[in-house]
Amino acid sequence: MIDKHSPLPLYFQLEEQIKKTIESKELVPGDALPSERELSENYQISRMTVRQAITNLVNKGYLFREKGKGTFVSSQKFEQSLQGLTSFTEDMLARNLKPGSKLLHFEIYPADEDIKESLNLQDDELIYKIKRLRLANEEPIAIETSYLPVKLVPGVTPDILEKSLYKYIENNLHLSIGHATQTVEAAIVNEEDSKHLKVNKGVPILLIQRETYLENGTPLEIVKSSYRADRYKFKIGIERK
Ligand code: 16G
Repeated sequence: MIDKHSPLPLYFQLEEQIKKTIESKELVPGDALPSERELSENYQISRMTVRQAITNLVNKGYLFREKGKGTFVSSQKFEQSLQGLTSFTEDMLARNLKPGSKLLHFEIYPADEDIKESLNLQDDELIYKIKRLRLANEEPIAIETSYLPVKLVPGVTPDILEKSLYKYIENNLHLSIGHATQTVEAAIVNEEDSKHLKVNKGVPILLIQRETYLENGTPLEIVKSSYRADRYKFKIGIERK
């Protein structure tokens, strides 16, 4: 209920009410929100206040607007821990989702300067450039571009890449993946990726760059991934020592 005598702003109270109906699954992803007029009549508050609450929930990712159609409940974001060096396949299976991969680009060529330096390669060493669309229950989630040395990871085929690369590295090549460094930053999706990810042009994405090493310290891969910011959020545990 909305309490007009509460010191909490009315738009904030309405936001909380709408969030509760989403959390209790009274409204589920894809459901339409009642119209501004209905909400303003039901809660006896002005349409301007209703609009403010809805705009805030759109900005926070709980709702999305479709021109001429109305406002709808968004899918909940996947929450991904930044601790633990896991693969996309493992991340999806841990959530009981079906992992998927669509190979967009696969190439073997001599490493250029910056990649050569990051992967600690000698002159003319060959690398794979792999671009994959990653899916969860057939829904596009991320685009990953990876670079790996062919000598270290021989025999990679499109077939392997439609499944799990890490599984192949560990189970077939018997290499031990040790640690990685990773950065996360905000970016804007480019036109090509927006089509694959099925998002509008120019929306924000989370750009993740990972450098992974084997247990013995040998550089294994450089990966640049664009995750849908409307579907993904990252979580990290922190400690005050
Ligand atoms: C994750 C990794 C990526 C790795 C891939 C292997 C991030 C940002 N990236 O997506 O570095 O190559 O998993 O996945 O987490 P796969 O074993 O399912 O092919």
